[in-house]
Amino acid sequence: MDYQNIIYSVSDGIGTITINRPKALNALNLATVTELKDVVEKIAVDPAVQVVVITGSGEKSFVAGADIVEMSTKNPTEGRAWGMVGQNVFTEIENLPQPVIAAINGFALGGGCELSCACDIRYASENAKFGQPEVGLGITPGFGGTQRLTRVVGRGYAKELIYTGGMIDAQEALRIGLVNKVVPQSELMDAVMKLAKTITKKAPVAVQLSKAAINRGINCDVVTGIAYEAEVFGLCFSTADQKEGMSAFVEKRKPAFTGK
Ligand code: CO8
Repeated sequence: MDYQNIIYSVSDGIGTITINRPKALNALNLATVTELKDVVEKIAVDPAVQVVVITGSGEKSFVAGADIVEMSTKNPTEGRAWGMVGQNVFTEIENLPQPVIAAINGFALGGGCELSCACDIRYASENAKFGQPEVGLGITPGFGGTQRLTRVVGRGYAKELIYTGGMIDAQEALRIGLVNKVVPQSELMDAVMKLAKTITKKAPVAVQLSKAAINRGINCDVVTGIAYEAEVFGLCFSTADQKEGMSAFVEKRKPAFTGK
């Protein structure tokens, strides 16, 4: 598939997806979400990609939500279908085996905030703004916002953001745990790439199984989650990278992981 609304590149094990509709502040229309789905499904089976970064084109916006113009004429059936299209892609992002980092370079509103919440880790630039403005448009969040935002920041902050439709700045997002780090915009991609590179140096299977265990645990009781952790922990001992990691420690050298 040729991409018109996203840019995708891979370098040193890091796959970077840039949502690229700057004239519409990178709003998500059907064409963009379709391309996003295509690239995410390719990444899911690409062993060359160890970490994924998602960002927005330009200096103003990460993603300013679903495309309101495109959405404005939908009937209830079409609205539900559109919600499910977005939900499915964001769930695919959340379930990617590789860790996904959101580099939030500006507005992360509605579907943009929801996209960031489907990522594993969020770094923001100082100019970033977050919000779920949907109730001001007469709709609820529809790409997972009522569920994932609540799990990220807790129900009190999620409900305040969703009921008021208000925006918060990057420092407030940091305070409530919506983002892990805030940096000047000119330093955002360097900070994100440094984080991504650190992850690529670790044993890939162990990183991916850690992600699977955390994600599984969020959606189940602790007894089930702990049992799953024991399974993935045991599985690690079948990998060459476990042998390499522990031998390297004993031999006082850096490990050379192969992802096997
Ligand atoms: N959709 C379509 N176009 C958009 C969007 C959007 N979400 N956001 C911005 N644009 C366009 C503007 O229309 C404008 O286009 P043009 O130049 O042709 O007039 C261009 O981007 C630049 O925007 P502004 O001139 O408005 O820029 P400002 O700096 O003045 O304002 C804001 C920036 C505050 C971000 C403002 O653009 C804004 O409020 N945008 C809308 C934000 C919003 O409400 N997002 C939530 C959308 S709803 C949603 O995401 C729900 C997701 C789940 C859907 C489930 C369906 C069932």
